[in-house]
Amino acid sequence: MPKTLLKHIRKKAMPTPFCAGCGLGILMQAILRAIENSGRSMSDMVFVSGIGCTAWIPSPHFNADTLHTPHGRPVAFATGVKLAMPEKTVMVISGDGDLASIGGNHLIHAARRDLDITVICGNNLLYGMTGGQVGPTTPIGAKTSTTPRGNRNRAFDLTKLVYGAGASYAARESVAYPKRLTRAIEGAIRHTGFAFVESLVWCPTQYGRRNRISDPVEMLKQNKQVTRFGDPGRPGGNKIVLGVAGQPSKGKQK
Ligand SMILES: Cc1ncc(C[n+]2csc(CCOP(=O)(O)OP(=O)(O)O)c2C)c(N)n1
Ligand code: SF4
Ligand SMILES: [Mg+2]
Repeated sequence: MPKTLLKHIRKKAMPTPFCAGCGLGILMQAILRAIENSGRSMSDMVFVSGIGCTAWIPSPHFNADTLHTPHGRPVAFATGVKLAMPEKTVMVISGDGDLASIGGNHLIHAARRDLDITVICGNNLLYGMTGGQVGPTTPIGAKTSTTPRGNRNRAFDLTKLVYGAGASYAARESVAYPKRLTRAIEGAIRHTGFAFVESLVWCPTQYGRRNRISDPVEMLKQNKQVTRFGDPGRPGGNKIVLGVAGQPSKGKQK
């Protein structure tokens, strides 16, 4: 973590609980940089997270007002915070299981209402913290602790799901591209309306080792096999589609 960002971190909370090689440290840094780039201070922000590895990013680490809420409920808490304190920039940081599985209804309905909050989803393709169980973002064929012979179900395209539900800003980036990820998060913070950023994050401990992806470097290489939303002539195929799926047409920049 660069010294300029360390002032935002509670010293007592370090080192982070993340496994060696986990991508969540990069996401944490991208969020802090994006907040600085958007001209916000930590006292302008309220962070809300659920339960899971990703949810540990703001609480206990950020030197700011943070709410660590029950699994699946951060968007509901964030809705209350925003209604009570509309002057605050309210940011949810949570995992794919938290936001798209148990919390899926809160997510789509907040998007439908185009509520003015920012939601950052660390998508590591499964339930990381609880032992690597299958989730609604797990790719077909992927091995998890509950699908040892391979997942038989399709995964949500989370960014498209949230955009389809009515969010006026929805983007997917990866920790493999920290600068692009930071810009997408900055855009979400500046956006007025529901802003969703799905950040692909590799989980070497639960996903990598079960799927014979030898190490975090190999996971990084796979995350770089990308194409972009709206990139003509480059269909996704097996590649990961990154970029802003929904342009901020309804909402305004602030
Ligand atoms: C109501 C409730 N159900 C289940 C759990 C157990 N639980 C905690 S975190 C988690 C899944 C975490 O997965 P995700 O949100 O993707 O976060 P990750 O650890 O992968 O970042 C589950 C099932 C819980 N704490 N509370
Ligand atoms: S279990 Fe996975 S997501 Fe959680 S800290 Fe370890 S590597 Fe990261
Ligand atoms: Mg997860």
